[in-house]
Amino acid sequence: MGYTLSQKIIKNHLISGTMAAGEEISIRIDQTLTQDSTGTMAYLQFEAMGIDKVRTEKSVAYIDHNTLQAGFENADDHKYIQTVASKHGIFCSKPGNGICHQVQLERFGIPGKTLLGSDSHTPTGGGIGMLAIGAGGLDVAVAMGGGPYYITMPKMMKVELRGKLRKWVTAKDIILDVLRQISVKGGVGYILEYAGEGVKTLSVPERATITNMGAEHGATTSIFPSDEVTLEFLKAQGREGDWSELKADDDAVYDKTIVVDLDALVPMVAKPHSPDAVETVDAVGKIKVDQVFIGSCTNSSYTDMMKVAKILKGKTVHPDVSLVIGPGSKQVLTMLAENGALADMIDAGARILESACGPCIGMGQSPKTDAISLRTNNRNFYGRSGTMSAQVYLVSPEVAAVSALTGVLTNPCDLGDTVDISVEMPKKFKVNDNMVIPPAENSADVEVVRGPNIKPFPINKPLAEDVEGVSLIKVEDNITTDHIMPSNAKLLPYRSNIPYLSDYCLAPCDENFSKRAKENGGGFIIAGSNYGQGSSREHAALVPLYLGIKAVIAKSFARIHMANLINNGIMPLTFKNADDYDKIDEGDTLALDGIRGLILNGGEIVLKDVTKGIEIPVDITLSDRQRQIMAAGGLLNFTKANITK
Ligand code: MIC
Ligand code: SF4
Repeated sequence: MGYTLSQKIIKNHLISGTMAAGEEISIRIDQTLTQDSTGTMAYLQFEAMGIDKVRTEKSVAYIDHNTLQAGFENADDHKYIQTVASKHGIFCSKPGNGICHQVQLERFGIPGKTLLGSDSHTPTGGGIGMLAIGAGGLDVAVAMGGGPYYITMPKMMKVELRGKLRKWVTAKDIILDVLRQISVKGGVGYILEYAGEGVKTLSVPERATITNMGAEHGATTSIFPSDEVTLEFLKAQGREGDWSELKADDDAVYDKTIVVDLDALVPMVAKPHSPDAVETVDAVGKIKVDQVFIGSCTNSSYTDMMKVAKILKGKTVHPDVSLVIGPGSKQVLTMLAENGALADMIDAGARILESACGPCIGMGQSPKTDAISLRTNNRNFYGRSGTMSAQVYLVSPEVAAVSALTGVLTNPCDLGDTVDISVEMPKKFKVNDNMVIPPAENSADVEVVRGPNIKPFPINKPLAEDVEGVSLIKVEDNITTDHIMPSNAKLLPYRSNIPYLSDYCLAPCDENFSKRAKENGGGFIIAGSNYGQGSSREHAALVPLYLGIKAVIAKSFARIHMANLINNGIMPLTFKNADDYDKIDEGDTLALDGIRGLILNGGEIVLKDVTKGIEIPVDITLSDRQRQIMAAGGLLNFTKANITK
């Protein structure tokens, strides 16, 4: 029996375990990336491990999320990251150089290698055949220290691409169709491998749009083969030496197959507030638009931007629309500036942003009250734009640009052949890595600068024999990490300050949650299915830890968040019978007797609802290693005791 593409990469990197789906395996990590909003914590944790130099082939610290500098906080974080990176053998991509995933793809990603990133959209690297996985900061810190990365061996899903996209239909529509088919939970436990005749018709940036947004269906990662198209891309980046061919064996076996007929696709849109609320643009109709944002790590490549420039050239943005464009990297922005496309955008009335995450994570450009905002990014979770009443629709750059001109959601196919949007992939990209600072040769020369915004992070205590507390909140299905630990221009500057952030934990669900947690000295969270979907932010576990949360009892969990809870010693318990969710109310006193022994040795776990006098069977899925981590009170305690200096 042959191997799938990702099974081959896993096999080449396997450290422990057997490659049977559902088993815990550990793999060697070749490259890591961090970004600033998860990076400060990851580097504080790395420092706490006491390792001098990273032990990866390449580690890059990007500064791309917190680039608005409305006070000293972000600039302090930037300085800390640049100095701590320099001291420990890590390259630092300075603010302005671009969004981590775009730059990693352009400059550092290598087919067949493993990449672990403290950002959920790390799978962008799958666009060039990397096994690129998003994780919490602590997992990335351990990987930087040379420690293995542990995952549950995923099942394999083949996405067969048939035919060829028609004009005005894009890679964004492919991934939106996948989300329509499998939902925001459908990828959990899988790697999605793209295959079929349609693959060769897609450029690397198109492939990267698809693997990037794979984060939204919850998969461990998504990947394309590395072929001639990949070679041409790497050649144009001056990196042909990094190329190797990679594909699945003909007799590879998949657990599931889905099909996307590229010829039949039409422009799509994901409606508020979920990336899987997908409909065709025509079905949603010509709704009036207030804001359009074109950018983010999903759709900010050179080719995306050139198409947008061609649509805008010689036209004017509709008077009622604010059009904002953020090219993905310095490379993209420089090329647009040199070939005149930037002038076409500015002339049409676009507001140009620096190459950074920007509006995608609510760092500026929050829309007006009740606004309709069309965005090319990957997430439209409630409140993420910074305006709670805004309605964010996810679309392709083509739909976005055309709608910015008409002022209403517009199917670009209506333009037919009146606009030429053909863009050649450059034979040579503009390569200048002058904003990537190499690490110091002599780390003793580097002083790590810590501003007053850098506060210590919470570390759990070993798990107690018995645990008791109050059910502090009961939330529904698909709660995102943007609910658990919101991010916007007011909060993101405090990513290194857990006590400050703690006041806002779960605020979009209930603004009194944090107060209640503090009054009760911690307790439990009760949740529906897919709890913690979305971002990799470890803050969604660190802040609950700070608030004294002992366990989250849910119908099911999203992968990265569940790992973050375990890493911080918070128990992710699941209801054995999903209906038992209905039996617990907010305010009930809950108890887990003898839980330490049960976690360490296994056995039936019973959650007592002391208030109601009932017993509820619950479960926890842990490997032997995770049992030890949980008992130790988290991965840091566990690693400190185990890692070799
Ligand atoms: C996101 O897109 O949600 C983020 C912001 O990039 C996060 C990371 C973070 O919260 O800092 C992610 O995707 O992991
Ligand atoms: Fe940045 Fe948005 Fe991409 Fe997250 S999804 S890395 S915030 S651009």
